[in-house]
Amino acid sequence: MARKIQLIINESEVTAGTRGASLGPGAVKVAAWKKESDFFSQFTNQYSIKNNEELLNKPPLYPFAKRIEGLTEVFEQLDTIVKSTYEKGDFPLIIAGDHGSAGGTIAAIKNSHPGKRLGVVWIDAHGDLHTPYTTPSGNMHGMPLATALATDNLDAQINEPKEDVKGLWDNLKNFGGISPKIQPEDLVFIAVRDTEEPEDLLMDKLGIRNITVEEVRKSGVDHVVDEVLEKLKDCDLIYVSFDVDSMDPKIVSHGTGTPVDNGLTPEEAEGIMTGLIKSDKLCCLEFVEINPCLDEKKNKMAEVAFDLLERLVPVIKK
Ligand SMILES: [Mn+2]
Repeated sequence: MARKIQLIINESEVTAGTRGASLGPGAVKVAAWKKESDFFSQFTNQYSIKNNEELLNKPPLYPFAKRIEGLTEVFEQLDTIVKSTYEKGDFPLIIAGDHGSAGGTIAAIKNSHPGKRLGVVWIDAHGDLHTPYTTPSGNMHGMPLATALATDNLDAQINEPKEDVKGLWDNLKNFGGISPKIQPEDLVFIAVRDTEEPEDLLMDKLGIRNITVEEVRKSGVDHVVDEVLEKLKDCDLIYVSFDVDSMDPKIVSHGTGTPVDNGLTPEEAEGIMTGLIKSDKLCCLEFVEINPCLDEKKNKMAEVAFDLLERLVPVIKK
């Protein structure tokens, strides 16, 4: 079935730990321009979400859920945009700033398809499973999957968030009235290799499958794709969230908020995503966390991300 793509550029970085990810989508367009590519001309009607500068210019109000009020707005905007994309029968391709917004992407997909079972493939160096009760930093780009799973992870609680934060957090977990949005058995990690104790505890408790970089290398990309699709065989829809920090910073660059050594090669990432895109169940692909301000190789991370997009988009359209 041929897919028609709706490009969504989400410049929000309200939940990042370091600023600069809002410039990621623009850096990818710079990479396209450098190659004299007409890639972006195929998307005639781009949807956009602006970064909330006003909020970022003030210190955060809530130490255990920094700028959660801004994230709530991003959830609302994504809900409207993603819903209207599906209403047109189009496929949302998202290039976003920090990963916190992906909880909003999952919410929007689920709220658009309330009767469908949604699977999530999270290609990332991190588990992104923190909650305001367990976070050491308060940075909400480490919490998107906890909003989707609607967990507080109180078994690993280290913080005492105030009542107003609890209310805002509960709103995110229940966003749109469906909670949780996904089941733990319908979530697969790929390349996760930097987690903290509360996340490890939750991964163990929920039995979340993490396909490590070593496993990808040992068993091969095709085998990984087969395993993921087999694990998600009872899901109706599959969303793929690609955090560029899943890739190896020594091979690519450190142009991302929280780089971690020993990641995937761009070729491995491409192979995995190509295989997943070929499934009819794929309903959304998202790229996040490109940060050109942190890139020691000028704009290398965005250039690698662009090369991937350039090769993956024709597969999506098929
Ligand atoms: Mn992430």
